[in-house]
Amino acid sequence: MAIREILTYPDAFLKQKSKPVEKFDDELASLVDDMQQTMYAAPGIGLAAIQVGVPLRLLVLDIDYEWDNNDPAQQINKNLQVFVNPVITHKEGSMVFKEGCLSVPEFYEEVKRAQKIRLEYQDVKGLPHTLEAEDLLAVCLQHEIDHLEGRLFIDRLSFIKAKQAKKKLKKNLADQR
Ligand code: QAP
Ligand code: CO
Repeated sequence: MAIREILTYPDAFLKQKSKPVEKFDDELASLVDDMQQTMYAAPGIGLAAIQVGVPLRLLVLDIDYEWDNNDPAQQINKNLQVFVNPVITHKEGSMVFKEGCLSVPEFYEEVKRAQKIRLEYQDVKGLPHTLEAEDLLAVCLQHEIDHLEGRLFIDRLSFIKAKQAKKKLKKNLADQR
């Protein structure tokens, strides 16, 4: 079990398209284990494999855990969901949500996405499932599935907002040095 390094914008690796998972073996199980540990430690609510440098169609999320106020690194009532090779088969409605991303630190902006989706995916053992998701779960899945296509949420902003975002992010980076 290990916490992996999260790649951040403008790392070009994040722009590549991830490949389908074909082997449901121990290596996959241990990648999933590292990903969930990395996500909870961040802390975040969703993480795609490409964000830890592995270009596979795989993501983990947990949208409703609680924090232990005495220890922010400790989560209670965890409800981890693992999605392998997810495909959105239906989208409905629309909603706006202020999103963030572990690969785009300290930047949050409103993004419009479908409010309800239907999804086909496999679990970590390779068994097929379908899921209907709405609101935050639907938003989070669409955000993470975008990562599998090499797309970040800042790529979905209006031209002017995307420009402001990239300027701010580059300034944050420069300030770190
Ligand atoms: C994706 O994002 C998401 O900037 C998951 O400094 C987010 O977990 C989907 C995070 C919102 C839908 C709505 C971001 C942590 C976590 C930061 C995350 C930061 C620390 C982002
Ligand atoms: Co993200």
